[in-house]
Amino acid sequence: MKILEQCGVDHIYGVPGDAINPLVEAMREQDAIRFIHVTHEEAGALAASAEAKLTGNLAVCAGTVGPGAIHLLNGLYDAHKDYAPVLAITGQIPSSEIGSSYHQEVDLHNLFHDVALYSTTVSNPEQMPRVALEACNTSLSQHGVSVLHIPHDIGSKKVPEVRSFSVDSSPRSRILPEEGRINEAIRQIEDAENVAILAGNGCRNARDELMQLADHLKSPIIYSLKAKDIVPHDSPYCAGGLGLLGARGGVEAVKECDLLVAAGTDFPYREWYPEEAPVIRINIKGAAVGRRTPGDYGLIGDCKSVFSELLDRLKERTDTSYLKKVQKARDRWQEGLNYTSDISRDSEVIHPQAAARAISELADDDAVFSCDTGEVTVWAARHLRPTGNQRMIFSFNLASMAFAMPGAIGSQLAFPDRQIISLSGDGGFNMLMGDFLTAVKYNLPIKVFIFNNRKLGLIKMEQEVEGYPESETDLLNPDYELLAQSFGAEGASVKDPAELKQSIREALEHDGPYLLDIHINSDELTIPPKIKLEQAWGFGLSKIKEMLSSGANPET
Ligand SMILES: Cc1ncc(C[n+]2csc(CCOP(=O)(O)OP(=O)(O)O)c2C)c(N)n1
Ligand SMILES: [Mg+2]
Repeated sequence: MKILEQCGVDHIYGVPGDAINPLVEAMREQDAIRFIHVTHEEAGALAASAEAKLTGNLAVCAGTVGPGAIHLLNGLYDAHKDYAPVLAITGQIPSSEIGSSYHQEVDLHNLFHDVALYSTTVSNPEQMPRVALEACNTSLSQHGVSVLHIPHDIGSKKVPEVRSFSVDSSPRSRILPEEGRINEAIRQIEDAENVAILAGNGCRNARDELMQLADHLKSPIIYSLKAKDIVPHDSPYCAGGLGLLGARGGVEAVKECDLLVAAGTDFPYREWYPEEAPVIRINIKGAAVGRRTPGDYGLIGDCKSVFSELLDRLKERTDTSYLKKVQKARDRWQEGLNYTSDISRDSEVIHPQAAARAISELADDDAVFSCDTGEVTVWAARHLRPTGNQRMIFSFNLASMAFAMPGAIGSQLAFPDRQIISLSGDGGFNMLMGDFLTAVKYNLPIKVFIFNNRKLGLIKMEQEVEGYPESETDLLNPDYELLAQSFGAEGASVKDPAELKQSIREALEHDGPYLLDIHINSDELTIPPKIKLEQAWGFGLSKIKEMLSSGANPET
């Protein structure tokens, strides 16, 4: 406990039980660390992951023997894939029984092998301070998951006193590539005509330098979704995102560049990178160099240090013709977004684009948006316009459903004074809805907006693009307003576009947890910024099959 305290931990998410009862008891006897009793361990692990993603600090979750530990797994993968420092404490059967196929025995090392940077069973109380410290330091310094398994008999023993210490949890170290590598990168940038910058989450602590570099080179900045809240939406250099969730400005910047500087990003989709133009990749992780675009010129370093070097040495540019071309594509795309998200466009139904934009416009300046996976990701990625202090988190690299609401719980515990907003899919919310009780129990004033399309919308779209008729995507949803009330929270429902803004305002102004069920149009198209012929063909084929199976005549 002392170690966790000194690592800055002030709460642990979990479900108590057998082998972790001694932990819960130890926590009852002190005030520094609170036990947050969640409904489902997965929600606890997702909340811890969200918190660690937002703050870079260690977050902790716990699950007991067997099934309790297994339930943590998805949330831990979310942390692992987004480089979030999370420690999981799991119970284990009595140490004398390990290996005997005992009741609830699970081979925890094998179970967590792929997800954890560090995983060990504490077999002796003397070991506890050392392994606990190693687990915390591993997570913090290598940005990932550590797991400590504590057998029931060991957890209840007294452990040796721990001397006070301090951990270095600074999120990024200062690393610079060799002089010769920087010189060569400078030569390549000076020789290129149209230089684009692709910014990722590694630019988070280098925002000023990033914007200065764009200004210096008159370069458009394309961002990965993780970095959308880093690049100010209204900057003349902001081109937009890339990939299926991206924008035309981003696509245009990539298409027209003759050099791409990919900084602090491991953006995985090869087909969205330039076809010909070379890539300079700045990353603290050497493994990221060359795995997406094989010809990368790698600069192993942190973005802040490398940008500063580049700024000192590169000649400033004045030619803005490339930037202007990208801005034109960006502005045209934005006009389209403004149209689809205009509340007054349709008086019959609420379009999800309009809901996302209204939430964005009404949110506090430093709000945190925690977003689900599904079509709702597209609405959030396109229509939230984060201001300088707002944050957006998703299950970025795992893309798990049900992240948003537990993520909001973790965000609220990390930032008790900020407005925390969950943009939930109905399918995603349904998966872990029991944990809305956690928000009520601890009076965490999260605002949950359910994008209720009565469907697994993204899957419907996938089926259609693949040429299948829609199948098994309908959802049977509860009455969310009544559900919220039965949980002891406030809830409301909105169907009329004319009432949308006021409903969102009321939700945001409420001082406790709140659930707003937004009935959105269930038949929206999510158009990517670049469409392949097979996708359009598949969509047409699917529509024909749907009509045939419903007996309708495609000719009419
Ligand atoms: C845990 C998990 N199960 C399944 C999937 C596959 N999947 C991705 S999006 C999605 C549908 C999401 O539906 P909903 O939450 O209603 O959001 P919508 O697409 O309707 O906006 C599914 C099943 C996943 N990503 N994660
Ligand atoms: Mg849905």
